[in-house]
Amino acid sequence: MPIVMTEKNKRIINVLENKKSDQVPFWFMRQAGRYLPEYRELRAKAGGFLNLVYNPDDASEVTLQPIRRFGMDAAILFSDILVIPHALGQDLRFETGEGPKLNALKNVEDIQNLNVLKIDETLNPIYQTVSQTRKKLADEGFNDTALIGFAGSPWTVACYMIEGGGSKTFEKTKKWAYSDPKSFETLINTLIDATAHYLIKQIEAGAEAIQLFDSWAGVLDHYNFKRWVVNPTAKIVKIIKDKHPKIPVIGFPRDAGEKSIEYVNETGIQAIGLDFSMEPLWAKENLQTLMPVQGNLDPVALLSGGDVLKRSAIDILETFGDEPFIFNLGHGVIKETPPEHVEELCEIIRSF
Ligand code: 1CP
Repeated sequence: MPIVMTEKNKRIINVLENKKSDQVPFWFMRQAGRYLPEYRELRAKAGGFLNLVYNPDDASEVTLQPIRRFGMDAAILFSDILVIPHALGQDLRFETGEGPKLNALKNVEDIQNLNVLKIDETLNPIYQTVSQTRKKLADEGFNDTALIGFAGSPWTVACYMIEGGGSKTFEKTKKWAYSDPKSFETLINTLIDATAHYLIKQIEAGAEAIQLFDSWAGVLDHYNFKRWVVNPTAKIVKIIKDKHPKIPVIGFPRDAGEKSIEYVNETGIQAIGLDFSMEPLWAKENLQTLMPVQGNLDPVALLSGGDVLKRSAIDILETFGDEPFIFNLGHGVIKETPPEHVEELCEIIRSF
């Protein structure tokens, strides 16, 4: 069957199946976005970030922009982790120059008002983006490029829902989780249901792998990491796998440090994304022996370019390159990054 032939060519999928690759495959978190002039142009025309996200023509276009320029081995759906709170009924705004703003959840009643049953009314355009992107990738000859779908993990999404936006420490959320875990758990359970449903719909629309972003996994102590990061992630992975056993899931528990070992062993994921604070040799010995790893160039090395970029990238390639490995950044591309530096990095990886 032609589809099987195509899958074989997708290096990232091979690596996620724990196979070695002739070349190290790569993609970059936030590879679509504000560092690209073609993105800024489309965003201005669309009149805002959410307009882009909920317009399948525009969102599939943005998803493809970095692929056309740089030819990464994977495209990642252009969307945001905060569409889940939005679809559950929470007010969400993105103001230019500021981060996201939500009307913060304050009590149990606010949690009970979230409605899982209606999320597809908001999320349907995103499923269309996934299927349109698959079609455009094929039409434009990117037959070896995999399409990654994604969502935020319940803990990280809950952080934004309770703080009402970004934060450095997420103390309000932690205080709620630590002092009233029963009611906090009702929010996490709602997010588990919504997220698993959302990801299954992305898979059914054509996503070939999934990444779960747990950007704020690192703010929790050990007990709460297990309860609010590991356990909910395991539940989501199980619900996905029951329906789609072959779809690989990449977990990204940012700043989890040595707790990553427990995360790898207990969540059922197929690969782990490493943030840039993770020491490569430690990760090679303690994590890459268990499953494929992805990462972990400091985005500031990419922003800087030149020798720093070269040295840092080669160091990572030499450490991880002999075993199943996907090159990525340790966090998202910074918006001031010159696109030429991204081109340079692609060359470094390809010629390794
Ligand atoms: O144009 C703009 O002004 C919006 C900037 C922007 C973009 C391009 C936001 C707002 N989100 C996105 C896209 C996005 N977000 C993607 C698209 C695919 C790609 O990687 O190319 C993805 C995967 C995300 C995921 C996301 N959103 C995360 C997890 C990863 C991470 O960065 O840690 C988080 C925490 C968010 C929330 C969010 N959305 C946008 C911003 C600026 C933020 C961070 C807010 C904060 O905490 O300060």
